[in-house]
Amino acid sequence: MTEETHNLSRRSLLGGTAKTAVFAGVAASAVGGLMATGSTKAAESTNKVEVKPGELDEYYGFWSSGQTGELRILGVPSMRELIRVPVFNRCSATGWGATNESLKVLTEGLLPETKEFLAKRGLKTYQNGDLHHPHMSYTEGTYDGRYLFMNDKANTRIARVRCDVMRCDKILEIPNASDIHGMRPQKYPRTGYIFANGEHEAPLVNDGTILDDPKEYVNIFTAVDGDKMEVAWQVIVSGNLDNTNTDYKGNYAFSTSYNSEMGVNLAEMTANETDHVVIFDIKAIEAGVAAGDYQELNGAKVLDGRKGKNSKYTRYVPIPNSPHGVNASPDGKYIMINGKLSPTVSIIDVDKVEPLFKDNADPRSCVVGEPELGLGPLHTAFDNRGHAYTTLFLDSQMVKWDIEKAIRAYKGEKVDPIVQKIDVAYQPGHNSTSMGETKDADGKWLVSMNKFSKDRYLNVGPLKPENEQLIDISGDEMKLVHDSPTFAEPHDSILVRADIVNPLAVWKRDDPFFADAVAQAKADGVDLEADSTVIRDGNKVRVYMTSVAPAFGLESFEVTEGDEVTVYVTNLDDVEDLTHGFTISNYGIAMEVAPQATASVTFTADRPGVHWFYCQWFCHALHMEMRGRMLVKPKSA
Ligand code: K7E
Ligand code: CUA
Repeated sequence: MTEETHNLSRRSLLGGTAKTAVFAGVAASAVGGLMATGSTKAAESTNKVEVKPGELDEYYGFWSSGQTGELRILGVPSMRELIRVPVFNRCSATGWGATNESLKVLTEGLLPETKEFLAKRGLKTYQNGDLHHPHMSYTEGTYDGRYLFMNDKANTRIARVRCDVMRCDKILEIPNASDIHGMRPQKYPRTGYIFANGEHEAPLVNDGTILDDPKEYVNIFTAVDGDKMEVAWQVIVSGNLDNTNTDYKGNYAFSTSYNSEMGVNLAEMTANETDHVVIFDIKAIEAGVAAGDYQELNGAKVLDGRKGKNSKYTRYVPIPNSPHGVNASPDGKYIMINGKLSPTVSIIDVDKVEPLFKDNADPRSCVVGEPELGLGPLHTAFDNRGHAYTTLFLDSQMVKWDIEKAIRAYKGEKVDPIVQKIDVAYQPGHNSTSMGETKDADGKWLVSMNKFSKDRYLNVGPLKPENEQLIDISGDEMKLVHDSPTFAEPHDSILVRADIVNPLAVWKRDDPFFADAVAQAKADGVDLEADSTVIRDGNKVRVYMTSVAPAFGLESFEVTEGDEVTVYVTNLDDVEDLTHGFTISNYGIAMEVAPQATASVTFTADRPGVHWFYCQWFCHALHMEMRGRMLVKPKSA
């Protein structure tokens, strides 16, 4: 296909219909399939696709789960789901949200007014979350295997997962902002900051004083200190914020705004042909904080980066209608802004950003390319050979394109940057390539995370799984090699080389995760690794027991109706994979205790009678016998 016909067909498709197509949702169908690469001899794939039984994967895939609220770990290229790490959700298996250890993580970072609000509803923490963006910590532009960070759009939080034990250790509710969506760690020199976009507009002090007065609404960009998990600073912006990303030098962050209009309904939000990307000058903001150029609000230092104020901290680059994803090329040169309602991706040259701040250069002067790729570009991923891969939501396609050619075409040269398009099934959102969000992008695998599976699997009723497709990109042509269904609703993922991630096989006894339990035992004169005993402290009862397959350290314990009971279980097995559980029947209590861990749960013994506690993790031939009785004596008796 020549460049002219290609552009023509795109234009005629777009001629005023882009918006119609978007509003018609997924009715817009895929156009075109595989496009000729032009070359006669294509380099063949070098990837080994099949992972045989017993073989290990080359990559860890860290997957979001959207409204399920957990983090998922997959093996790539097998696409086998390895485990689920509960984060913002409640988990029946592990007791996340019920154990004291998890409740500490889930509650300590909440704002005081949130705690009060939840307490009125009889809750200690939120029960749901909407986790979109999992990203690993960086050192000098590549993954360092320390932490994973992720956002909660539903309840305005950021969480951190420790990669040594794959457990969430911090959750921070972000003050002042509303509904954290885009989130990325600082890539250089290290993480460092976690940048987080508040997506939805709200009054800066959102206490009911201002209600239906949208001109008083603002949006907030937040930098969290990823080591301390505290807010470092915030910037008020004009327009809303969607996705964000950072450069590879630690200088700038870039956030898209699809609602520069600050509209509150669909017509208002999509009124303008042009929205923008906000560029944040990190060093200028740090200098502003040091100079005291901020207001303090809910404990956060809030700077003003709004548009009309000629802020030192921000620049607003006009971008065609409603941009969405922001992606940094692994060579550190470019930031791709994905057009969504515009069929284009805008290429920002990172080296051309400084003049925007220093010389007040025309904001558009940093845009060095704007290829028309197809309908509904949402996110872009990269290989290590100068190619970008963009998801086309409306076209239901993945488009592979040549970055340098797109830049040359923008300068007027007659070159077509599009290398190949393949159909995906169906309507892709995010995509990700192996190591593609780091300077070590290796150009082997591409995952297309599709929002609809439709006919690809056995019909399971009106609610269907999403569909994720694995594409081999090691050769000259993209090759679709695998489909896999996933439950609601992975947005984003990262593919991390397996040698970077080295979790422990069993817990270390001095792990901070259960340090409170260790301290309480010490205060009670109990040796967690040897003793099984009951300590009475008024109406507080602390039950300590060991667990060694197939027995708990206590065959029974007795409490009185109304007692506040805390049960501490320490798993003394140090055999890899020998996890025990602790469930009390008809008390709604269950928790997991992995090898060498201590877990604890607190409840009121307000149901008299005999209640068996049992191990719910099949651990031994005598697992069924791994149980004991909790005897709850009626108060009057
Ligand atoms: Cu495109 Cu929340 Cu990253 Cu979904 S966002 S697709
Ligand atoms: Cu211990 Cu089953």
